[in-house]
Amino acid sequence: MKITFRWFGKDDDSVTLNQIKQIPGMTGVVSALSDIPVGEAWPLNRIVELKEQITSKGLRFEVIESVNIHEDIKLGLPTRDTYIENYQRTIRNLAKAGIKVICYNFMPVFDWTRSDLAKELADGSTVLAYEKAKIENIDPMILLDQMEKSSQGFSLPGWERERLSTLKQLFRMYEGLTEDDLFANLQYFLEKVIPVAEEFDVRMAIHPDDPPWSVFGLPRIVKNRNDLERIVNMVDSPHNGITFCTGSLGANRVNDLPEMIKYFCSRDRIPFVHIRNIKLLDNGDFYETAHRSCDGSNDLYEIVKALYDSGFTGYMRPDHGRMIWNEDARPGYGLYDRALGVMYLSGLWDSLHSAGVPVHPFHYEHGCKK
Ligand code: CS2
Ligand code: MN
Repeated sequence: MKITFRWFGKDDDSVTLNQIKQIPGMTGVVSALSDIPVGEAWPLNRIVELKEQITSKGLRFEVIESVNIHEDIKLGLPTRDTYIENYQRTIRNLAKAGIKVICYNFMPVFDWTRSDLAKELADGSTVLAYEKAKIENIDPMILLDQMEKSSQGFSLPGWERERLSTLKQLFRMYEGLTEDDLFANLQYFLEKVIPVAEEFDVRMAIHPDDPPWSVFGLPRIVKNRNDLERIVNMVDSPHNGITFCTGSLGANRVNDLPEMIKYFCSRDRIPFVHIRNIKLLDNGDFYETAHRSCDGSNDLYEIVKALYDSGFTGYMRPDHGRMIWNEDARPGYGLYDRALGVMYLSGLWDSLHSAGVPVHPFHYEHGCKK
């Protein structure tokens, strides 16, 4: 297991590379060129520039999160071919700069969805939360109309005022698009990009839908074991892989995470793992928690054990953390709680290692080589 940390870049992250470097066991950062409009090819010189910032601090840069997919590809429009060619170019350029894994998602219109970005827990920390009723009562078209008429904001990511007209248009374009259509559009994309990923030895790793069910009436196809199985079989190659995100998949109790890890690792399809915990409530709501097994509903011990037993040598990053100790950072992405998460996760890994058989090599690179 190679421990990594997500970093949004020097202008967009309150956390610095020097701080990340001080987290024990840290090997590298996961980042992206988020200023490049979705659909355009990433220029090699920009990738190399970012890489140099990172490697000059003694950290590796081998995982991208994310190269986002243009909506025309998800919608299956004729214009998709140009965007797919740009994506292929991006893969080639990333490979030239030493990137090994590209995380992406295939969620229409929005990335992750929450109803609250700062729910307060009993200890005074704040976390991202999802209240089903709040989201399910929203009719997106009515909400968009209301937003256009009033100056009142709706402060969720993806619903920014400047995006309103695009959102309306997108919702209209997705009308009638079924899950099967979306699967077919993903397959079309994978059939074009996986051969390039193979040739340049970069692993594509699809991130599950978060939460793993349909929101705002939009189709979603990366929700559970069956979906993932269907996706990895679309192009049967280790370069067509998964970003196994325990917080996203864990929001649906039917997902048996340790079993899924063992199965997809046995097929060499998990190059990248996101680990976090969430607390599921009986009514389907959930909120994010500290990483420990006892803090949430995901058994992180069993999850780490499944990775350990599978001989996992891929990249892992702690996913969202709580906001603690008065930190002022991007919701979910503060330094402190994610660093605590790293320590818990590497503690679990170390104890499995010390307990013995089978012995897998450490992939810690700072001070822990045996
Ligand atoms: C999120 C996503 O749960 C997560 O990891 O922070 O934004 C995620 O990075 C993207 O969906 C991956 O494409
Ligand atoms: Mn994730």
